[in-house]
Amino acid sequence: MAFPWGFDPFDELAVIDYGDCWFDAHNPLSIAPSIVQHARDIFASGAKMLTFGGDHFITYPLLQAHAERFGKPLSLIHFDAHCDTWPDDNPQSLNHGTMFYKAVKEGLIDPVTSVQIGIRTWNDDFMGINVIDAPWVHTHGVQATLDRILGIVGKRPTYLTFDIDCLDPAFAPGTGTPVAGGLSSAQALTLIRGMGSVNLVGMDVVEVSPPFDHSEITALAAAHIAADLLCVLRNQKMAAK
Ligand SMILES: [Mn+2]
Repeated sequence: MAFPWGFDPFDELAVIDYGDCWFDAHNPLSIAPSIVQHARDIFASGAKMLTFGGDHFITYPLLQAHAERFGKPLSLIHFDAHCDTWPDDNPQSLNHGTMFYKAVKEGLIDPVTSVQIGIRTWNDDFMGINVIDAPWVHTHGVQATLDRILGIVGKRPTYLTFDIDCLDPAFAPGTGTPVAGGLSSAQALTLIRGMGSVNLVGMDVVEVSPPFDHSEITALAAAHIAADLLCVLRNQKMAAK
């Protein structure tokens, strides 16, 4: 039984590990199209995706595939220390700091009904996306944060992306660009467990870097976040019956 849910999500959800997305590392420009096609193949089965990174760049082709499947623009719930909306007008760049600049510009996501949580790096331009920065979460608490998130996305089709560096390095040291002052795993799990009313069309957990990890602290936090997302989906499935 999963805590605090009191059920096993796998009793109701048919879940499989679909394995890795193969791509040709010697042909970098083929990577994004490979991810889009991989997602299309999974959607053809009728399944939803919970994807694990790897580099946060993967959210960009995943958003392309989800927008194709569920319609655009999608709303975005984005947990991160970084906004990843730094300008980048090079269509060939593979960059984990510019995906949401491109996603807004290309109409994949609607900034007005999207929200970033845990931000604590400076950017002059958030592309119109709502920002609940880490100090705001710490000052106002998780319930007020959750209320804002749910109010911003409403019932719209929503993609959720969780960059593990949203968590403080104390809770997630194994990542490429850690920033002090982040959320605790307790805060993050409370927020994830409160996502029941969100129309979740797709999810990912990214930027876990095992070579940088210690005692699997980061992997443990990411696994809990992913498991709780499955519990949210299980409850949504039961409510829809
Ligand atoms: Mn980040």
